[in-house]
Amino acid sequence: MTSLRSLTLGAALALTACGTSSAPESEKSADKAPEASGATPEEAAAFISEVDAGLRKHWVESARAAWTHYTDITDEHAEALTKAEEASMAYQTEVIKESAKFNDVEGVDPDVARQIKLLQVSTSAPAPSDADKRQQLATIMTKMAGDYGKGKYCPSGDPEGEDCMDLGALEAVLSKAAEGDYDAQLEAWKGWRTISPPMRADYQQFVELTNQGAEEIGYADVGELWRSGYDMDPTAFDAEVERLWQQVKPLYEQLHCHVRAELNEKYGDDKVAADGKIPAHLLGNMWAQSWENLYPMLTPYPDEPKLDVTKALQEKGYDHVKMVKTAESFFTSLGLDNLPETFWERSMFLKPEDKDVVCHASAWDVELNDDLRIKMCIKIDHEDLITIHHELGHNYYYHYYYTEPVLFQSGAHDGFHEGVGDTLALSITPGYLKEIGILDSVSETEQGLINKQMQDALQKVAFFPFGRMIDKWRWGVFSGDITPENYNAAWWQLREEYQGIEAPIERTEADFDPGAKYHIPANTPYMRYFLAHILQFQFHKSLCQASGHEGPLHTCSIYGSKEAGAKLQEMLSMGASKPWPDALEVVTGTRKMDAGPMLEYFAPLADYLNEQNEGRTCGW
Ligand code: X8Z
Ligand code: ZN
Repeated sequence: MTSLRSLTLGAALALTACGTSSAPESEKSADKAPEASGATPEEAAAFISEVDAGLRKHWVESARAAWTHYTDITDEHAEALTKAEEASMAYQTEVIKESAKFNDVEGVDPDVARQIKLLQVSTSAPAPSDADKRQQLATIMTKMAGDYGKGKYCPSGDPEGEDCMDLGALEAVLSKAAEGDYDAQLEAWKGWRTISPPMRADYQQFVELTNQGAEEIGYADVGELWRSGYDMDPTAFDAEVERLWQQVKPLYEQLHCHVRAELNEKYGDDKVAADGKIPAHLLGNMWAQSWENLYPMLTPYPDEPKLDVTKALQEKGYDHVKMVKTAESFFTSLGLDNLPETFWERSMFLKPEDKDVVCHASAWDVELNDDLRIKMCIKIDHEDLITIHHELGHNYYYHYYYTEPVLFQSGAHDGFHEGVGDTLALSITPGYLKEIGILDSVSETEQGLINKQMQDALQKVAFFPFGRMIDKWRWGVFSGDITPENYNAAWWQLREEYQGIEAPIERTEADFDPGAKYHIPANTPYMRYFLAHILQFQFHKSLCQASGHEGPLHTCSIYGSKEAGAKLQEMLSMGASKPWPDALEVVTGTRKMDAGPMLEYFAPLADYLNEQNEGRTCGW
């Protein structure tokens, strides 16, 4: 989760994180103010100060209930969470509506004016003011998130059967993709998608109810509300995302082309066509959003020393605490503070044996007072080492802005929040891993670097079209362009168009494959991750410059650089208090998002891919 606000539950906001939502200079939002409301700047300031206190109270109560429920899913906890959410949503809808009367008041203090704008985009699930409908909405949202968390595939059909597998067990099957067991992967892929058809009706109702809520606060639909959180007109934001996607698309197509050719060779024409879409279950990940697990079969130069961080972590006896301590040490090496003692006491690092929990990783500040926590089911592997850095990035943002007004306690925009930990993780170079004793030997050769680039690209470059399509789907659903009769077909159309992958078996409208991805039932907006994947390379490049790095970007690690840390800290402390271009400028000196640094980082791999793809027909 992220800020609750965007995270899961509707109204609550800023306390958990898989992201936060943010700030608009947008002209949109609740600007249905009556002409000349007669309100004064003093009234605006008094209003926002009351709202600050009101939101804190509601968000903390929601976050406490959410933490309790998602670390122990029970009917009783669900009920408590639904109640807290209902109250929070009621309050939020009311104050958002009320805030409209200050939209056109002249002479309002700029910080107050900004908080009013932020308030108007502060929910990702706006509730209708009708009490029954609001209750229905809160109930559905808790239910969908809990259903996902409890989801299991039971081949025998008996939900209590010995054979039941949770997401972790099914992902473990897919993570062995490089071994090439087509049928085992298909079974795991299909199996997880049995959890989501029951969510379909709930999701449809969720869309209707939140759209009503969005209209009440002045938006055409929920998608427009989400797109209004970026300090620009929502239509301009749409164009901005498309511009960035066009920048990264050619590199993705090269990667796709090479991966498809290798899979074609491994599985044969009848399973993976040489010129078609790739079956979605063969990419080593439940959603085909990251392909890193294929690295063992795609290693460009297999004779170089192995880049097997998972094996090294396991052989060196890393446990969950040591993994988290390692990530914390990266942040402190930059001169940032230690995590508070309470972090270690209150976090959930492991999946409990005897309880249902939401394992999807998240970072929290439950009490909004530096009460930092993460909630994860940590595995000892490379993927989770990176995810821990990701989560601590959220925590460090919380840490450096928790003294701000609550509406400023967000990322500059939500992509910033998602990009902080990832930025540090880009500095987990082979050299760094050797320095801290995880790897014993690393290759410093050109060939070794290409190996590392391939591993990175399978994570990062493969992600872009996925990050692009998820909310393309949701925006279509919220606007009505995608209707319930078309939910699944439209999903696969976008998967095919953007990712060049396809369902391995027939899908119909009896399926609800979007529901098998956490962020749909949890209602976490997803464009943030696409943006974060762009921004993290911009941050990385600028922090590398600050650290005095010389040489190509892909060889840089900012580990230990106090200069880089100081810049980062300055940006974190700003929270959402200023429009995001200001925050971007603090670190990078530019005010525009740009995929240039990402392309610069991957330049050596792009050459390698172009060579490999010579004579192949790319595209799908
Ligand atoms: O959801 C997350 C984080 C929590 S905010 C673990 N991520 C996205 C995902 O898993 O789909 C990080 C990368 C993309
Ligand atoms: Zn996150």
